Amino acid sequence: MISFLTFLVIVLGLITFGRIIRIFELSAQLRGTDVNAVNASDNKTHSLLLLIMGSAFVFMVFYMTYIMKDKLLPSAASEHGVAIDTLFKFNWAILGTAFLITHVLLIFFASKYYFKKEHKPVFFAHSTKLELIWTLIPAAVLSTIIVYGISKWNQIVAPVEDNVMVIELYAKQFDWTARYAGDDNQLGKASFRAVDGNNTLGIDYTDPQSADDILVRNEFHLPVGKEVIFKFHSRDVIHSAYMPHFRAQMNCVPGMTTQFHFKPIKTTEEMRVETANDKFDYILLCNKICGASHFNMQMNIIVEDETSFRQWLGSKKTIAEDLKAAAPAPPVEVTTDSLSAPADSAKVHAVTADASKH
Ligand SMILES: [Cu+2]
Repeated sequence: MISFLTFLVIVLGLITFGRIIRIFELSAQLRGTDVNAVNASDNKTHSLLLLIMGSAFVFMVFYMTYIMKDKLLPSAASEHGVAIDTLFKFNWAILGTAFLITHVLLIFFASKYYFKKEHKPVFFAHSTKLELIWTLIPAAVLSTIIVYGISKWNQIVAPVEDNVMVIELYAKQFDWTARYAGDDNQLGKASFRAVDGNNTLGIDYTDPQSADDILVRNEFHLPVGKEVIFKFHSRDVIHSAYMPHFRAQMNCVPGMTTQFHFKPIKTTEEMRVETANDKFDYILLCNKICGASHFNMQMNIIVEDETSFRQWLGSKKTIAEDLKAAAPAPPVEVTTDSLSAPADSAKVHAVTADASKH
């Protein structure tokens, strides 16, 4: 009922507005004036309106940015993230200044020099001084941004030492699997040809380096203050591993390995205190629209101290342990008698089929 009444009020309001305009037109006709003619007083009114609306616009841009700042990501939780945030703020400072200067001038000039019949515009075809100013200043500013940005990027992606912990992030429609490289810190070989219902990452179980690898889903942990290198893979389409709080994002491309490394500097607990949100969790998201359930492709990340991390990782089974647990019971001695019995032979088949999965 309320929405119907609101709708009615809006419709009646529009009709009334239309009628009022019509009255103006008719009264102008009676007075013998042309409603479409623009006179000096109209121009003056518009110059004033432009000044008011333009100033309100510039003010609102800064005011809304200020009151909405809480909607931005919390402060960076990785070492390089701090550098990225500084770069980001540096860019915004330049953009904000350029925006303020150009818009104040634009609005002020458009308002002050509104059309007056007696005004004569000044015409000049060229000014070297002006050309130099608007070429050199933007060139210098843009060069600074680019050189600063590239030098930061080179620092961020600089090669890491050999002993840095390796974690694979494996993307497929529509979930993530993290694989820790285990004690040898080497990921075992994998190939999409080996992918099947039980081996979703296509890991080569005959590779000795696979044995101590650890697979985790839904949530993975990282030790605070330790550099971690991620190797990204995708099984099907391009996904993008996005860890916003660590200011990290990298595409996961089928058929190739991409990588990114960073050092978390704040534990989940510290971040919960900082954001005053006891439910806060770091998150890994897919940031490429990769299909119907893309929205649901995420994994929680827990950052904790080294001891808790080791404890957590220790509680997980390695691939070798998993295979052992899943391995069938030692085969029963098969006699000629048992082979001839149809029920038993079915059992033998089942055991063989199970073993062939690994
Ligand atoms: Cu995806």
